Amino acid sequence: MKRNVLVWVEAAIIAALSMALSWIPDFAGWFTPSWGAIVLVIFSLRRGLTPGLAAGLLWGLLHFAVGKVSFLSVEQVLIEYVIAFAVMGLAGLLYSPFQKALKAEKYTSAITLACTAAFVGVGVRYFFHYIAGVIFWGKYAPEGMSPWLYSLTVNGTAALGTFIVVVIACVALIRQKKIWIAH
Ligand code: 218
Repeated sequence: MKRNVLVWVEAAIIAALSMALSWIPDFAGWFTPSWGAIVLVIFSLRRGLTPGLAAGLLWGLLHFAVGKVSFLSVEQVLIEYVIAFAVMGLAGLLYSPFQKALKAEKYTSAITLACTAAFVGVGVRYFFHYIAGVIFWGKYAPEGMSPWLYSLTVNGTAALGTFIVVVIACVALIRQKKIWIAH
């Protein structure tokens, strides 16, 4: 397969796999970690920024195809299912130093860079959910709780849980070079 085509086929498979992982039982409502972020961050470090952004965007759009969109308004849906999912690909900003570290078998540096990538991708995504939470979901806050604190509690917990599962997966898989280095 032409290299370019291969990258896009991989992006589509990654988006589908990330989507599939959202059927892992949701044990804590909006607090539940986003398992698909594991696959998306790894892919962004394997293929770089543009493929990462594209796979994230596609994952977001797949929510419409499978009917897993929580709709409050058009603006909310654009922020939470188009922008928030696409920006997870920003993890790919760390692609070059990560690839260099891994190819040199500098595993400590590679893990540090992967954690930074996870922090960027997951952090920027949940920043958008946080903003959407304040503007659109504030009305669901418990009596007497401000929308700011409500959104920070919900999205901060989900972001932290997601970051932790991505980091655990990266550490567990770091020596599996075939996952990280494309040919
Ligand atoms: C306070 C609050 N509650 C719910 C949402 C909606 N939200 C949160 C996280 C992730 C996603 C995308 C689908 O998994 C959504 C829609 C929010 N932003 N804030």
